[in-house]
Amino acid sequence: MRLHDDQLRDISARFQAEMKKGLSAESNAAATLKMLPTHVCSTPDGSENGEFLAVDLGGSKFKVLQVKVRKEAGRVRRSVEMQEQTYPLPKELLIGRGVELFDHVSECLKDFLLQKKISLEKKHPLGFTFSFPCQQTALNQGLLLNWSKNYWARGLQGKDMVNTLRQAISRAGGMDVDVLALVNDTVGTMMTCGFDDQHCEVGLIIGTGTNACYMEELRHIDLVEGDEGRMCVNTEWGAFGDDGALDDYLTEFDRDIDAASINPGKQCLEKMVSGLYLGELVRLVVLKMTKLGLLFDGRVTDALRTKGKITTAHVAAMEQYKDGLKNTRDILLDLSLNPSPDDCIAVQHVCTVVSFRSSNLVAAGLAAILTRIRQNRKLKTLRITVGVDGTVYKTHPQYAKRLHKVVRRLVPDCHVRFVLSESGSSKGAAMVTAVAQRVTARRHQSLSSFRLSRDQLRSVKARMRAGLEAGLKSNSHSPVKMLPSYVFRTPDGTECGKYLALDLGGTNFRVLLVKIRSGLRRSVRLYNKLYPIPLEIMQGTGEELFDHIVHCISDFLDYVGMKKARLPLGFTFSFPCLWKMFLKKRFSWTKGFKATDCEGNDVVDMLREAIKRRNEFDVDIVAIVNDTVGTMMSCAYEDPQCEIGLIAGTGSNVCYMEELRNIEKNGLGEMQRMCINTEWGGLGEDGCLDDIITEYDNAVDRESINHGRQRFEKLTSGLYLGEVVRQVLLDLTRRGLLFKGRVTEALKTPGIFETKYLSQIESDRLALLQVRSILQHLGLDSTCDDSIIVKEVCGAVSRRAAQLCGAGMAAVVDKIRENRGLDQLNITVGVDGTLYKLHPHFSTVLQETVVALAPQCYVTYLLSEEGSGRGAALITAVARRDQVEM
Ligand code: 0WK
Ligand code: 0WK
Ligand code: BGC
Ligand code: BGC
Repeated sequence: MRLHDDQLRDISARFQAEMKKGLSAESNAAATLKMLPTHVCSTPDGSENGEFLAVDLGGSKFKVLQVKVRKEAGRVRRSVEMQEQTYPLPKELLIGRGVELFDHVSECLKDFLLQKKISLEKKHPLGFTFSFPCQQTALNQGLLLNWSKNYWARGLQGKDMVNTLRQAISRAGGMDVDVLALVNDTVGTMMTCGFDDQHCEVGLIIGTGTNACYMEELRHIDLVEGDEGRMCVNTEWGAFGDDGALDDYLTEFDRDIDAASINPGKQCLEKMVSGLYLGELVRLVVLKMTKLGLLFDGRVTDALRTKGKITTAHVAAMEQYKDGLKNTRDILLDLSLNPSPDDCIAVQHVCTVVSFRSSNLVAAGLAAILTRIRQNRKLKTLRITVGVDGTVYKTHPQYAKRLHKVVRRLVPDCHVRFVLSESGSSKGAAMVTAVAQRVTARRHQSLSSFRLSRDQLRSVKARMRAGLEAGLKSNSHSPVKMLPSYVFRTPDGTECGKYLALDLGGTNFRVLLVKIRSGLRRSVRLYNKLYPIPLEIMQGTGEELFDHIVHCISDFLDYVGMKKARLPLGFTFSFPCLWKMFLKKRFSWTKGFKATDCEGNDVVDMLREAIKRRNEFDVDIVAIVNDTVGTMMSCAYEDPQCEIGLIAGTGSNVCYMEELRNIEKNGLGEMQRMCINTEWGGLGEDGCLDDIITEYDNAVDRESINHGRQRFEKLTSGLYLGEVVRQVLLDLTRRGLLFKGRVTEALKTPGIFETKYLSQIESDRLALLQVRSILQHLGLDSTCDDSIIVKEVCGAVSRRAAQLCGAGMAAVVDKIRENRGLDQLNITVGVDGTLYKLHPHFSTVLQETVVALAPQCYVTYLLSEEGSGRGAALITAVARRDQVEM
């Protein structure tokens, strides 16, 4: 057990090699030193401030604390006030069911609040010191890798300890606690000491267990993105030697300890060093010597044979400078031994050997860490402070002195100051929580404007309703245009024939051939082809656009071999069109379209002229329909109850069957209902949404090709959500809360953050690593925290969009219900659009919002499988038949 300096240097070198292994992504899995990223990127910088709760679990004492960090007026230094309570931790809880352990923790937390008369109503930020190895991707998350020391609670390995505590707190109820940070006790200790000493960049625990952390260069931590600055790494050095690296130093006593432990083969160094084992090591050595007749005349007692009978506290007592020998005698007598003075000296010596080896091994590990820091920083000499805590270091008489001495001998080029953490790791945990809180607060501040309350949503519903009502009035200037579609009923199955359909305005332009069969074996068969619409065509001249459309039709008619057939055509034209019956239509552009010299013109004329210009084929243009109407008709073919069409895609819009009596601008008395294309995207153009529109939305509107228009659409549809997210990320980055404050060209590039990325980033299946690879793909270097923030921003923006669409839909269904004087309305909505179809949460949030805001309406949502092309063909079939009959 005696280790001289060469051996310690050898151990230190092995230790350094293992640190490298743990830091590299390739070899981390095999490394015994897990080098866990802690997401603590700086020691206290003086800005920490506030009141925090702290829970300290994993050391010899389980504590609940309140930490108040205050900057008193006129005083340079901040003051820290703490009150704490130690709570018992029954042994059976340490090896019982994990949830029971955490229920005990949350019950104690509640008791602490009551005892200390801390308000139960107020929201309390909490820092959780959890002294076990956790894989963290952020401050407020940590998967338990394995238990150690005398803990072995079931059902928690691999689980997120922050969530586990949050769930236990909500089970306990009656308190509002926000777990903002999880820190290892070494990290808490470093931060506690760092509060007073800026040079403190190493945290060391020599207590029940043992471990160390230190500030490593970010560029060396493969498991974390980013290469500038530093991050605290929790080495989890207790596991050093688990791969046999210390076998040549292990004694038979160490092997016995390991074999009898609850985690054999694990925590090799810890079992040679820490308080849970030192006493036992001494007992095993003394037992062996007694059996060999070297002590107590070879008389072994049951007590001496009993595990745990000599504790580390005993070892510390026996090594006391003044009373050591007397203590030794008393302790041996307690073990029913009859020690001679020599026996006492010998046993005391055993204690010294065992504890000396412990401090030497710690010195070797520490020397490895200090050397690495000095080399990282290319310094000849390193001045650094080590923050220390733990009963062995604190209570064992000579332990600290020996350790300091050996460290200084092993690393003479490091000027090391050891600072004892007087107030435990929770002060440090509070510092980390303060940083987490500040980051969260600043972030939430930006995102709070996206969080809409139930009342706000109710008010949006009312404003949409008012817009619908106003739009139905003749000569109305309502931004909700309420355009008559001249579709008076949904399909009845008698439709039949072959139709050509065009579908323009969504993500893709499609040309379709639709064959409708009526009667018993009624069916609709589609043949279609997608054609891209290049941006320069979308925003070129009207003539170029319609020539491009006709070029695609020509290509398609070749493809289906029907160039000669003068097919009736239905045109899904997904833009606001004011029309007189089915054909005469003036329109305006929305979304990404801005072709010139055609807004206000007649779509049919423009298409006819382009066909004439090409002079290759002819069609009979019968109907122009909006994609919402096409979608409603297409779904109504399956479900006659479908009387609403919703598009949540590139754009956003709804149509529904309105009572003709309510439509002032129709002039067609005898029909009962007509489908109205609401063009709800325009809501807010009159400023009626300004109280919920954020600065980010205004930025998107300013940069859009139709500034001031389609305000509701710009809050809810796919073309814009990505841009809203980009604006928020830009702002957070400019405020230093993201991407290390680096505003890259990528981030400044409009349209870079396509909405499809929102859907990908928000899908629960995606691990943060993949979020980062999406950001990487966009040329945005990110850290874990960054990815979490990006995911949060995406969530806030898409959730608001879905809620607003839900509020709009609630207005529509409630209007239909009241139109029909019903207490209860059962109705189906035909839906299409990539946002609704592909976003992981959009449809659910929309539906939940409708249920909450229109409880008397039972709404079924039917996804339109075939797109609106089928709907357009059905409308064409109806229109054609009505023309014939007219
Ligand atoms: C006191 C710290 C606690 C840490 C403990 C370690 O507040 O977080 O776990 O020291 O020492 P032990 O109590 O295990 O001897
Ligand atoms: C598919 C429909 C089309 C509509 C589109 C909307 O066939 O008429 O415009 O959905 O969704 P988007 O492609 O804009 O996401
Ligand atoms: C744990 C560490 C902890 C150390 C000191 C070890 O058993 O694995 O996470 O820092 O004990 O408490
Ligand atoms: C258009 C609507 C269309 C919607 C969905 C909006 O920009 O104004 O006519 O229904 O997008 O495509």
